[in-house]
Amino acid sequence: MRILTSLLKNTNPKIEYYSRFSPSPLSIKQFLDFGRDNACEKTSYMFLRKELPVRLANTMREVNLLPDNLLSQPSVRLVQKWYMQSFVELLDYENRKPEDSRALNDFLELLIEIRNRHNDVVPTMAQGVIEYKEKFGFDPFISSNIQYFLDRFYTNRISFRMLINQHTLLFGNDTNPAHPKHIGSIDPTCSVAEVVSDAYDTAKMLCEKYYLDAPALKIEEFNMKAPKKPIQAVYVPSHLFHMLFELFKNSMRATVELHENSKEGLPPVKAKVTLGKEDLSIKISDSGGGVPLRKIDRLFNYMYSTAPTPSLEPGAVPLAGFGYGLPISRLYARYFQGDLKLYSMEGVGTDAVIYLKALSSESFERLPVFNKSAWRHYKTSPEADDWSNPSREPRDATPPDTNTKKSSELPHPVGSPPFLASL
Ligand code: P4A
Repeated sequence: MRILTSLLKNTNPKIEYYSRFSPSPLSIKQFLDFGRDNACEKTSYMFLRKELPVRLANTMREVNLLPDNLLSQPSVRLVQKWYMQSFVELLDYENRKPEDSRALNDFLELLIEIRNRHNDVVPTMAQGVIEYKEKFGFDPFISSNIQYFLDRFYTNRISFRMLINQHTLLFGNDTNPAHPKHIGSIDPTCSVAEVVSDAYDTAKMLCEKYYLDAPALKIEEFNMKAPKKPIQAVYVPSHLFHMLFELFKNSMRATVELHENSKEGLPPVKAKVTLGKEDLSIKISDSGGGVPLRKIDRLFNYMYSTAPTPSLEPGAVPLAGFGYGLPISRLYARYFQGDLKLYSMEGVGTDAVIYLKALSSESFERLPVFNKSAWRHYKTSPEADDWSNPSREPRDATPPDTNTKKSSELPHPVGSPPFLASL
């Protein structure tokens, strides 16, 4: 216990040491190649006993940069404690040789323990944001800090669990009986339309439970490379399912709420899966009436969409409502160099597009790195708004005093901007 409390004081030299390393991103192809030809548990152990502490330490340094008012919320403290405990436990393996088969087995069990310990990190951090909002209200500066932080923190968590899952699925004794062809959590021939249809079915069950009806699904494929072949991806099906399930819930909710009382019935939700040279894209389109552009960003905002009163009664699973679905789905897409975008036309409906890399050799993990540039994000105050606003109040038109600024902060040398000099 002494060690834990002393470690919480941000002075731990081990965290300092490991956070100086940048995480090493792996591509889906590397995960696959490693897992395929007689994967070596010792190699994986040697990699992870360094890489996992590096990824933990990078994110723990960043937690410490959060505003004190947020950092001091009990839920945030609890999450910090989990990270510290996992970090300390992993350090036990710094000096245990891979030739010691006991070390390999203990390590594998520890990874499972850590994964379980971190199961509730997302709702617990959400609780921390709720606690903050109840005490201090909504603040746009804090909100943008939280947005920046949670995007990076949850990406780190996704990557951390990806590494743990690969190791435990490849070397644990349960050899994934349901999916013998999967390499850990990766399906080398993932039929995208099948995952689309599974995610639709699951959302449909929820939707029918709440609204007693659900829109139909129409799937279409366009395979640019091989026009007649079904589109396959080398991907983590659970990640794809997570994103699609979220998008279907949103589309169904918008569709049912707009057309509930119409005689024509519910317009179908359409899915289009396409494969090009670079991108594998999946579009989910609905006629649910859409969202005005002004409100689209809010759908991805953690602080905005965190309910002030947690309506999480046991067993209650709301159909699109617990606000973290979209931002975290977008993190899954971005994690392997893809993206998730919403194109909405108010009055008509919404197109949501998931972009994935077509090539597994290009799907490298996109990982946050704790460095000076990240540090600056938390420690510099936001730029004053330099766009007009519609109010007609008199404004402070004092020009900035350029002499007191560091030259690096100036947008360009005083005098003619370079693009005017040539005119
Ligand atoms: N119209 N369109 C969408 C929503 C509305 C929509 C909506 C009212 C808003 C919030 C929400 C769920 C649906 C859609 C597809 C999407 C996202 C939003 O992928 O039709 O829950 C937070």
